[in-house]
Amino acid sequence: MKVCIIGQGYIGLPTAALFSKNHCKVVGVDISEKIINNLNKGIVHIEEPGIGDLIKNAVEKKSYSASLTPQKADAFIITVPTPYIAENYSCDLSYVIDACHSILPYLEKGNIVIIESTVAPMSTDEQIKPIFEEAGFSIGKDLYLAHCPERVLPGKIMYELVNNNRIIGGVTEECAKKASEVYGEFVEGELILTEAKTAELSKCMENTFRDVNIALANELTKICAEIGVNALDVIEMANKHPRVNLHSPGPGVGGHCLAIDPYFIYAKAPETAKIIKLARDTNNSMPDFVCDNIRKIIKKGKIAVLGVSYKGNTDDDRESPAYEIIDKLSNDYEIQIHDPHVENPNYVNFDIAVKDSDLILVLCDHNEFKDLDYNLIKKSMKNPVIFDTKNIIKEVPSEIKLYNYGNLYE
Ligand code: SAJ
Repeated sequence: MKVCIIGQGYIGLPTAALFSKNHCKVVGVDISEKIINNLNKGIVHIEEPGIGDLIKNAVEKKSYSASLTPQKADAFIITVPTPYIAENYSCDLSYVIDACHSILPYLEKGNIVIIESTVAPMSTDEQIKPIFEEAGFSIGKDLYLAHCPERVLPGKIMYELVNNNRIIGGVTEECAKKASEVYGEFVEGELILTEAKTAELSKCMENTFRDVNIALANELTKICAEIGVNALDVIEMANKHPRVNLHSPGPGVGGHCLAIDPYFIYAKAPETAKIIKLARDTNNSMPDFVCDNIRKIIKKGKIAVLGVSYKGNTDDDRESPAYEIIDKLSNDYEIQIHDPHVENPNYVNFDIAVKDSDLILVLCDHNEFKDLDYNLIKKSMKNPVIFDTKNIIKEVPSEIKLYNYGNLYE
């Protein structure tokens, strides 16, 4: 089978790598010339365990090539971003629509088109299907169209793409069957066939479930800070119950998924989606909560920020709450940023960030931050104070004052 994948980012590239590994011929398409040139040399631009070697091998054995333009294929998979439109919280389908138009000249009867990008409910039937119908195709008869949302966790993408269950939402039953044959090339999890609109809402709801649960943990943290209880202990105790799983509080919710997808549901039913919107607002309020607490701990001075990625051990900083926190603090404090995963000429190494600082602010749970150099911290900081918003630092020497979400009332 030949597969053409539009978008060579965090989902498209790993998907391309797995089709290539499983004896398919793959062309990966992207709008960035730099990315295409590098990929054709076997150089990958995303940080994800396992992807580098697979792409290098695939390029060497010529089962994978990258291109600025699509090519004829049996299956076309679209994995481009779907941002949200801030004014009305709706799903910006423009990249998906452009990608659909870009493949039209290469489509032939019998081809399968799969949308993997997360889209708002009804998008495939109402906005994507007409593009192909207007081009003369009859969906379900001579062209097959499905929405098969990706559901993989960054950091575990190569494993989860193969082993997770996969929702296959066909525009017709025949479309779902044809799309499931495509994933049958490498997916070992269950292939669950359904309608496109059910697949769309299931995907948005999975991320909403997580967002709402994180909001609950963040709200608990605020309550605990107000009434003088250790939030982290409460979570640990409550989670001893066999049917309770309180999530972890943090500095806010980032990434391209949880911070966006719940809005796609909200935009469709704003009068009804009350919990969903409140959860978004609660998670969006966390940067202010972090800043307010810093102002209580120190009035002025230098803050060493550790981590700007949206979560640990990735270079992905999309929608990261760290940037709002940095922005809000930078008027009143001197800020130096250290992130071993994110490249930025303005960021500094750990020693420079910590030197003469009054507070270390941990905003991300990179492994590198779990066991800090406390001797350096004691010697180098002006005041050895740490505020850990991710609860990754478990014990510090007695000379260092550690704040986390368990003791903000102290
Ligand atoms: N976070 C918390 N507390 C928690 C868990 C996460 O504050 O208890 C924060 C993280 O720090 C991060 C954000 O939430 O800022 C999102 O991180 P995440 O690890 O929960 O999720 P993502 O965005 O990396 O991946 C999610 C996954 N969805 C679910 O787990 C339901 C993944 O399976 C999806 O494929 C992905 O979104 C996507 O692409 O939609």
